[in-house]
Amino acid sequence: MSARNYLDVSPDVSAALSEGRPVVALESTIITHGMDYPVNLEIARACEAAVRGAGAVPATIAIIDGRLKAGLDETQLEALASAGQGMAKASRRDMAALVADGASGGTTVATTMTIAHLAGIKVFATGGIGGVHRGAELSFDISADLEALATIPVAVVCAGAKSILDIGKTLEVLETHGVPVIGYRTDRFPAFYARESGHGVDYRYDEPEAVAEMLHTQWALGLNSGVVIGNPVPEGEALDGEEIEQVIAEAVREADANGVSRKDLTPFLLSQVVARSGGKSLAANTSLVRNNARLGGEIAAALNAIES
Ligand code: PSU
Ligand code: MN
Repeated sequence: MSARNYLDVSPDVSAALSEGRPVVALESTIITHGMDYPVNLEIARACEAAVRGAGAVPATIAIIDGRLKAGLDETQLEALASAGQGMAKASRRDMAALVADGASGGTTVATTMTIAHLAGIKVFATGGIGGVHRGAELSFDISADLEALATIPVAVVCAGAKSILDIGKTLEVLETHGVPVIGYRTDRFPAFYARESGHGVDYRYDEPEAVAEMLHTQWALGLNSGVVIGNPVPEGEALDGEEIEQVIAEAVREADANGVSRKDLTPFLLSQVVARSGGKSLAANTSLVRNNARLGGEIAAALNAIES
């Protein structure tokens, strides 16, 4: 039996894929574990609208009642958002158990890439990717997102990575696995709330068409890895780098003190950052995910124009 037998593609996503129109995948751990209800639902809808605004069809990805879903209806989106952290966080190691048990989960970047690829979707937009955690030399905490980026040919548009991670080590692991890191209209790798992380990117492109040409070439060469496209938070919405750095350092100490580890660590750090930054981070978060969804739509449209 093929993996596609476990997959449901929504009617609008299915029509777009068969008619050769652009589609952008969106993840759902950001909905279940990244933000609280009902803001998470508003942002999920806003991301879908931003993809549509760029002339592409959004495919929000999740696992629902044991089925892999590419494209959710309004009822499914509402159910995910309102369940929040009561829903499983579905990383790749959770996929088989959730499917076998008929259970549901919000999909991480790694799982979303897996399901997007199965559905034939090449471009995916999110907020930030997971990576190598601070102190990973002792904890070995390296996100499964990096392994997925190493092995799945899907482009991930993101605002870089939050500095809850060790961004330098994250970039080293991506390099080891041959994952190109592109800056969109920037030479610097962005750090989610801040427009730059202190690290450079491998290549810079200033137009969606140029990114699409690079992606097309990557995969035409048989280099079957993902590609990271770093799109900095819009200028007016960026937070002060030092201020957010302090907040993150406190959150990391709090996690250490409470012995939080494994799959609980990232959601714990994310909620600590929101709590400690007095919600200031929410406006930046909203703005950057929509910005990524729109760029994802533009890149998907440009890639379609090359490949059709
Ligand atoms: N980083 C963020 N926001 C997020 C996540 C990461 O800034 O919402 C989520 C994504 O779904 C990502 C996951 O794939 O956390 C990584 O979790 P872990 O570090 O446990 O692999
Ligand atoms: Mn981890």
